[in-house]
Amino acid sequence: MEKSLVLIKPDGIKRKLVGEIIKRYEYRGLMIENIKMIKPTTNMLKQHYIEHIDKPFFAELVDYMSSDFVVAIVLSGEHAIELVRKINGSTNYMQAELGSIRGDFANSITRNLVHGCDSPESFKREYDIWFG
Ligand code: RTP
Ligand code: MG
Repeated sequence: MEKSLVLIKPDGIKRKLVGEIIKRYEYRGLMIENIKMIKPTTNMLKQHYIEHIDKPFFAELVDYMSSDFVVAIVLSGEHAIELVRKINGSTNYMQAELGSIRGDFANSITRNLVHGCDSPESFKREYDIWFG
């Protein structure tokens, strides 16, 4: 059994898509292990997005993510990490497959509704940031 860390970003909450998004993970068999709402600090986001710290979109991303509450979720299940990323869809909403969360609802690269961790190592790192 694997665990994945998901964030529903501020646009997901504002657009009242929290239920719709969580439903999609549950319908694919993933189990909610932990869930909370949190308004992230800039520091938390700098740690969370450390791999992107030198990218041109970093400042905009941190500004946006610190602007309001997010929902942080731990999901568990077989292949949870890969499955969550499939359900989320490609980062760029124009390339995201129809039927994925981003493919069905996103209309911006920055405001793309959800985050999913990309490896067991990033799960551990991100778990400490959001639930530690
Ligand atoms: P995520 O981490 O959000 O689950 O998605 P990902 O792995 O597919 O995306 P990643 O490359 O890790 O990027 C993290 C987040 O940064 C924003 N982004 N903006 N303006 C841009 O070109 C750009 N590229 C990425 C997105 O919010 C993305 O989810
Ligand atoms: Mg990523």
